[in-house]
Amino acid sequence: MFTELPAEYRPLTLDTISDYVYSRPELREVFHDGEPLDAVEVGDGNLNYVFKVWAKADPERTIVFKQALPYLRLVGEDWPLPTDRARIEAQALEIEYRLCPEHTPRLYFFDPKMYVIAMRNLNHHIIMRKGLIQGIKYPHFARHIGVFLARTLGQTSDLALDYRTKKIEVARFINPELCKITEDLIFTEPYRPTERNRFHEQLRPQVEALQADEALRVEVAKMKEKFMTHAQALVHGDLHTGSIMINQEETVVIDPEFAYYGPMGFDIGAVIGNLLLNYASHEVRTPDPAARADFRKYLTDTIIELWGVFLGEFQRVVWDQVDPVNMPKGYQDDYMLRLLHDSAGLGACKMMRRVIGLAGVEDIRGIPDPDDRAIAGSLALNIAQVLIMNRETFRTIEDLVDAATACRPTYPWKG
Ligand code: SR1
Ligand code: MG
Repeated sequence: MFTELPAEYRPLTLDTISDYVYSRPELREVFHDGEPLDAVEVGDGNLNYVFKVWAKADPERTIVFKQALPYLRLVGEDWPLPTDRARIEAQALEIEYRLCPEHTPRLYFFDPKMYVIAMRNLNHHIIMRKGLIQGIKYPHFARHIGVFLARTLGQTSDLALDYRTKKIEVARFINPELCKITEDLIFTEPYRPTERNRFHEQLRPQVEALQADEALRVEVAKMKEKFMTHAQALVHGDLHTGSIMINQEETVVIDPEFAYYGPMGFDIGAVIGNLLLNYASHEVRTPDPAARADFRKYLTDTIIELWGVFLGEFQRVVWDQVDPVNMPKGYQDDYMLRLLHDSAGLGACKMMRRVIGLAGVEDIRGIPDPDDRAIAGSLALNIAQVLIMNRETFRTIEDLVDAATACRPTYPWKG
């Protein structure tokens, strides 16, 4: 179905990884030839195997290896997937590193025979989703991600690239199979009964009402069309809080294997939507009302701040560089307002799929008690529905946040 694997391709294992490391000249600056290494397989995502390798003599000398297998890890060999996604990820990382090295892992190499990429091991960071579930605040995140979004989106768009480079880049990042996953799992399956949906049984009435809501399906169809046709910028394509490694000082965006030329709002909305999924989860994860309000205020302040930083950085790296005759202030303002609307609508779709569809998020699906889980899921669905249906009324990010924070769970049902 996809391009044949090179004859040299072998899935890496804990038994073979040391020899693989010794065979790579790019790693001589990190590991001495033949020195004893330790390794562990850590992939907890849906798609790949990931190995962390470090020198026994000095665990700070460490590298991460990510290998694309010819199928989806979550499902197995029954769901084939092109290994070319590793090439896409490596090339996207190169661009993101050039535009925003502060928030992108350094790439050591991409091996086109083994479909392996070798990167900086972020061993002093945690996956942001896990931190937010524990109620940890990251005071610099809004600024970091606002800058990352403005540079990687603005500077890969037609607003910044010359006419030829843009088209060549669109072609280089054609990523049909991974886009198809998104089209199916985010924009199609949650809105109809399918075997792959995995929502909690308690939420069935809410999910069935949502699936029966034609006005909602009209708006989702518009978002799907935007995802499939609007080649606006090189988007990360899967920028949820599981794709962000973080600590109190640093924010690093990983895993751009879903990268393609798509709508900027898909990345911005992914960040906002995932912060709101976490917001919904604290309805039950943080029972103390004062602590809950405090953490939620951190989350909504973060959304407001990241949008403000995004606007400021976008002004600096894009609008201040364009010809104001062809792109007058009124056009620029309208462009940014349309981005806000796209972010609300696309982010809402990303929220709904995490409650209804195949691939959930730990924030909500990790809540042990089924009734509590349904309360959080119900709130997430209500927020998402309000965001997508009302998006074109939003004039500011505060309007979006106000709409989200006015929502309540509708589970348990009141008859
Ligand atoms: C079947 S793959 C499910 C999801 O995992 C990835 O992280 C993407 O979000 C994809 O939709
Ligand atoms: Mg991923």
